[in-house]
Amino acid sequence: MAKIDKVRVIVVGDSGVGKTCLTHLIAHNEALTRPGWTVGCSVEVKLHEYKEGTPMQNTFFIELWDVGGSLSHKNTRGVFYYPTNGIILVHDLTNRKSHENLREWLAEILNKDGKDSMKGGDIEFDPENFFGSTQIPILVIGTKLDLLDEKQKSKYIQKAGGIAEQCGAEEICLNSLNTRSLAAGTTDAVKLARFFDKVIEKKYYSKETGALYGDKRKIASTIPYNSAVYPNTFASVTTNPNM
Ligand SMILES: Nc1nc2c(ncn2[C@@H]2O[C@H](COP(=O)(O)OP(=O)(O)O)[C@@H](O)[C@H]2O)c(=O)[nH]1
Ligand SMILES: [Mg+2]
Repeated sequence: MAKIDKVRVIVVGDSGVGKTCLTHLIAHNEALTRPGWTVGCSVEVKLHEYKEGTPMQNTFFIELWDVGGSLSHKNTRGVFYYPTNGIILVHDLTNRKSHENLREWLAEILNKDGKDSMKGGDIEFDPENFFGSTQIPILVIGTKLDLLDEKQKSKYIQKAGGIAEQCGAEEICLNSLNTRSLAAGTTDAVKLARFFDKVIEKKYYSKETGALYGDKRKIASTIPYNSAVYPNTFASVTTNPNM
């Protein structure tokens, strides 16, 4: 059997925002009604079809590293961050603080990844330096959408300037306890698949030619990257003048 290459996606956010439920939903397509307390870190694995339905289709493992969010683990969880191929930032839509804290989570990961994007321990948030130097694909997920009323939902959606916008990332708002939230064909499932494609592309494919690095399977290496099919494969970094 051909070897299946893998990427590591780090899932972070405050304790209780729903990371364990979310990773379970992504990996198994089913809701986890009673998540246990995550001690240290737990890893779920998902098979993903890269660029499904195109001639470049290829199978990869996505490792979802659900990192325990409690403060007592702060000094030890850096070991989980290397290598980081992609980051899912999770916040609870009913808890604004959990959204604000995503910057700190991101800073923690990027720092531990060996990139010197923070100075003197302060969280100096210059999006261009911060994201431009690392270029790790990021996805922002807001959970517990079911607990918001219509007014709160539209208020959240209209509010600009969140962390997703600052790092040019896609954002998904969902109810992780509902199996249909990421059902095939939905907008959110497409966003998620596109994010995984981006993570894989960054690690395994040449930006110029679309060829697979270290290709043992001789798949895709002769097919040029088609930006018309996947126009959003490389997220651009946007800067926010209001920061
Ligand atoms: N209503 C609702 N509850 C959720 C959702 N996601 C997670 N929860 C609940 O939030 C609590 C914390 O979830 P958990 O996945 O353990 O959070 P973690 O600490 O980030 O891993 C649990 O009681 C979940 O049932 C959601 O989308 N909607
Ligand atoms: Mg957990």
